[in-house]
Amino acid sequence: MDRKNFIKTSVLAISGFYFLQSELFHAAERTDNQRKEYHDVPIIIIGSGYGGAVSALRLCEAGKKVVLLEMGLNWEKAGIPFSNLLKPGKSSAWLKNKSIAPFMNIFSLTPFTGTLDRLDFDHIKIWVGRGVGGGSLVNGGMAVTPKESYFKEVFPNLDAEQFYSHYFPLVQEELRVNVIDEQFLKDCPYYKFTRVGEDEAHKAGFKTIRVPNVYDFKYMEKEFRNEVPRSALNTEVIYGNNHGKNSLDKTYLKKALETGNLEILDLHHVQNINLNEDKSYTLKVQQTDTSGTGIADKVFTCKKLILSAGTMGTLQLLLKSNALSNFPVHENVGKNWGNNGNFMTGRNWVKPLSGGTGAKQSTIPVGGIDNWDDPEHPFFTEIAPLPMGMDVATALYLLINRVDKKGEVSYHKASQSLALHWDESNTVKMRENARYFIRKMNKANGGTRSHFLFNNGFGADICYHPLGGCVLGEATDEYGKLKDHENLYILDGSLIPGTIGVNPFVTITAIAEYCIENLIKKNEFA
Ligand code: FAE
Repeated sequence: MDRKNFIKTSVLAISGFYFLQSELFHAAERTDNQRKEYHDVPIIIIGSGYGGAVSALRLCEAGKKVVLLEMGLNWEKAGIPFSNLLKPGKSSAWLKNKSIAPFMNIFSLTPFTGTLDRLDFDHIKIWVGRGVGGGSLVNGGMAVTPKESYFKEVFPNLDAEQFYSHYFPLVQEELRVNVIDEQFLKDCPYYKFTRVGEDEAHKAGFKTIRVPNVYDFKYMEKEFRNEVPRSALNTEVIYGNNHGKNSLDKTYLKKALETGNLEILDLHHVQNINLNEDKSYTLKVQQTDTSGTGIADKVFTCKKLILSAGTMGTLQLLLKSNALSNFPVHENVGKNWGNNGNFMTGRNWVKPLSGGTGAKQSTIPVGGIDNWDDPEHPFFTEIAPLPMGMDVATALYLLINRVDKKGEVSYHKASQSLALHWDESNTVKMRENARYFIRKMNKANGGTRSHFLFNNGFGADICYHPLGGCVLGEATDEYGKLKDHENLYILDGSLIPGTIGVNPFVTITAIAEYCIENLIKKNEFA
């Protein structure tokens, strides 16, 4: 028997016994006309967002061979352009027949494995990125380092000094964080919404800050001068950017691929994980086409497994595998989940007599209002763009608050889906802060609470930053190894306990750098 056949037989021999009853067994029997493949690899990473990309690069640099499984599409390889906000197309939604932006979903779609997905729960909707690059494909690129005092409060056991002197500067460099030129901001008609937003905030007595971004602002200046194709100035962002944005496929993942040690398999959806007797893992994986139809069932075994499927993806895999095949999960898995205090709101009738917030808007936010140190109403808010192709005299804000009451995630076996224990009681203080903010802004500047965008002016159910559920040091050890496991590591947003006070990807990346560096040092992947 050659090695491949031996592995294949062993996989079946070890696992058959675990999951005679499982989906995998039935799928293998059922799908005679589909290809079936068996692979044995040393290290698998699930998910190509921030945590997955950092892990891939550092392991590959250390000479390790890594296979990365990503359920979304490799857009660069596919050569399909991203769509913009005004003309949603293939990239605009994950297998939906209607667009799924936070508002104005009037566009019909043919289901396609697009970049943006929305997970709907009873009291909250969570948007996530899909594709090689994960959330970096769809996000606004705001690269914000958390306040040191809050970082210390959230992670009392981490050495903050080491993070602020080493890990945060490191990820800012790797992610190519830069800042808009003040003169360009002052002159560019596409940033009227920011100038108006900052002006109004000052009149209302708030402090504003400049927000760094991974979008290349030198590129944007060229866009404005019509020297290069437009992207941020052509309403591209949450369905992907064709130019300008330094998403992970251009940074960490590109470097990792250049080592020759990384293989990325896109459109590979991990369905279930099993723990084998020898403490290795067996993954049931479905390869799909771009319509979401399964084209091959695959079984992967690996000695070392890194889960970087994003907060909701990682929780789904762990809790589902636990429910379906008794996969061991520690009691802290699912606990300490939060929406990072996300609370959307807006104002209508903003400067209606002087061109409002501008008909032309860049999609890349560069301004923020920092009210974090106010003991009664601590919040940070992004002055967000609303590029609708015409002036709607509307200001949009994504508030980030503390999360006083955390939620919990579990798995509902009957409906075979995640259950999120989160309702209006979790967002009471966030709503109070939003009300205070809008009232103060309107009093100083005029305008009304935005009934045009949200029910009653408040979008309490909009979440871009799900965090927690596999919290560092609670569900995992100090470097992300899942408790009760010897070869499974969690490296993504689920390590952060529900809140970080600012947009989270800089922190997710820095924590991943910290964990993987120490895991490699400890010879975990030897
Ligand atoms: P993430 O980037 O979500 O990557 C997880 C990957 O795993 C995805 O590619 C999934 O397709 C893949 N995956 C999941 N399940 C499976 C499975 N079963 N099999 C195979 N693959 C799987 O994880 N944050 C900021 O800091 N600044 C911003 O300006 C900002 N704007 C945002 C705007 C939008 C519209 C959205 C949705 C998010 C925004 N975020 C922003 C949040 C940020 O993108 C998010 O926190 C990170 O992407 C999370 O990183 P992770 O590594 O946890």
